Amino acid sequence: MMQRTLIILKPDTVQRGLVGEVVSRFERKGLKLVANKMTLLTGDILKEHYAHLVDKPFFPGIESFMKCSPVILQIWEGFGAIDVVRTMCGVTNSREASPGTIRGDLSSSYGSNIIHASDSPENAEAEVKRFFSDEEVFDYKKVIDQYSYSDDEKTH
Ligand code: FUP
Repeated sequence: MMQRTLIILKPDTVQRGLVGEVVSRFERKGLKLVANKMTLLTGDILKEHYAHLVDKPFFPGIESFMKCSPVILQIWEGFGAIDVVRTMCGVTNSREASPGTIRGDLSSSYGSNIIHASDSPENAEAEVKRFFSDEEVFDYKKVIDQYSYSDDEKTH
């Protein structure tokens, strides 16, 4: 199924100059960039985004880290894109993430772990709406699209 997934390139990625490295991986995988912007996250939006972690003792650390520098927000589109991107990211703790994954290759930290990516269709939908207006998300064709998937996949 064609899906859209929301990613946040976290402050460590912007500060360490790794934005291009991560974006390049998604481009080479055949995913399509359909929305892109830089922003400074606020406490309010972080409490909403990390609602499942607000009561944890480490939440203040996450909040101050996520606010310490601008971040890049993007939406990537592709066949099964939500799981494809999560698999490419590796597990949350970068020290345990497999080599070859974004976190496994680029970070040795739990909290400063390069990227956030939506983990389910429900969360992807909510996160796309949280960070982007309809006008900021683009529906467009690329000539290469016909080579990115087999014919039977395109009908799903
Ligand atoms: P993920 O879905 O991979 O982003 O992971 P979570 O939503 O569980 O966690 C969000 C962020 O909180 C992680 F990116 C890192 C941070 N975190 C910690 O620093 N310590 C923890 O024990 C759990 C999460």
